[in-house]
Amino acid sequence: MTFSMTHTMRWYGPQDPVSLNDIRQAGCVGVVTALHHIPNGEIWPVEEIQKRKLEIESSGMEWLVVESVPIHEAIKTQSNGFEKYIENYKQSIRNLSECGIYVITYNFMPVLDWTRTDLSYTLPNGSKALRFERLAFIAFDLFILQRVNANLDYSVSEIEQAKQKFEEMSEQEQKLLERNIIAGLPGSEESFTIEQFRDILNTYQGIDANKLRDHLIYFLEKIIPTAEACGVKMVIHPDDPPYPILGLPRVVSTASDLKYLFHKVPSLSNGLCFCTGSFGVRPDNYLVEIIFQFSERINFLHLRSTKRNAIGDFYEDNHLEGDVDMFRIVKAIIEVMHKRQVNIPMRPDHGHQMLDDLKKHTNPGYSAIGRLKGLAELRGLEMGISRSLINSK
Ligand code: DNO
Repeated sequence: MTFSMTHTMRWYGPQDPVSLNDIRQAGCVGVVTALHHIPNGEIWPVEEIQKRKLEIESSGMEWLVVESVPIHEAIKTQSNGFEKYIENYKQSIRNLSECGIYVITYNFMPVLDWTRTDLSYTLPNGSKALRFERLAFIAFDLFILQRVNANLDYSVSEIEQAKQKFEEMSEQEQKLLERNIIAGLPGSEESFTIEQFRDILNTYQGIDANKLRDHLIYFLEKIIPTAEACGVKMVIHPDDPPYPILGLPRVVSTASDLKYLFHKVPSLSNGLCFCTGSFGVRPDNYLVEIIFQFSERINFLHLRSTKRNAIGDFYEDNHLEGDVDMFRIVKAIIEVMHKRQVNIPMRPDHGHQMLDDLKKHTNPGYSAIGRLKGLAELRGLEMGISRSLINSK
């Protein structure tokens, strides 16, 4: 018996410029999606889940993974109404399982989901990638957001350079930088004005990493028994980028963060969405080791690569290039799938905006052709490794 990754793509629902049929033609058997129209914190009703599921099935694919059922901010800060939001979350888990959907992705990043400073970084071949430029980010923090005490987080020389960078930017570029960071990237479900953003950052006063971690464990202790009873695997997505930003704590960035979570809540329903692009930004994250260390818990895969430099910038590279050693990763995943006797759903995470898509309006990172290319390369890599492993036995 051979096992292989189940190939999927993210679909943002009926509004997505990339259709279900496009995804099917790219070679996917399933999609990963969410009920984006339901406000954070509310219960996902069975009828709504069922409706979306049928829509997907009528295109010849399955709804294999939910990405994401977002965690209401009140749960992260344990403020007003958080117990109610946890109860709602449990009900959404039950409702999803009733509809036959058993893998749920979420993250526990305060305020912001994934963060980039540049959504159209032009590569030498003319295609466009997503990028995080440290100095631009510092410029946002110090001179746009003007966060109190932000200067304590950076070196004197970084502050100097960020100031220069900011002064060289046009007003339009400054506005764009602000929007890229706080107006919400696809899937993040939240969008802020600068004033709202300042207010929400304040709700984290007094919440350090230990406290946030306690809140995450509290949440897991409440929801995981429900997930387990329903046969659902909750899979946490790592922080992106995988370190604290804007004075906010982050607690899902490294192997030791994961070890703690799984030690505190050992049920196998407490699982991981293994995202190579997020973990891969830190040179001290050894991705292949993470796969083997948490092999029992990986129930969803995001495969992409980033290329970082010494000063903390990174951009999203071709799926088989950059700092992520995709060959070793896919090989490790194949070994894990055989050991566990399961197929694990994967999606090519993000892709470059390229070819015809350069002329279209696309969701940053989620254009059709770049992801199709990533998927095609990853499928080829997987097949080559699988066949050579079988033939060498
Ligand atoms: C970005 C995505 C994230 C991810 C969430 C999971 O492209 O990987 O938005 O969906 O962090 O909750």
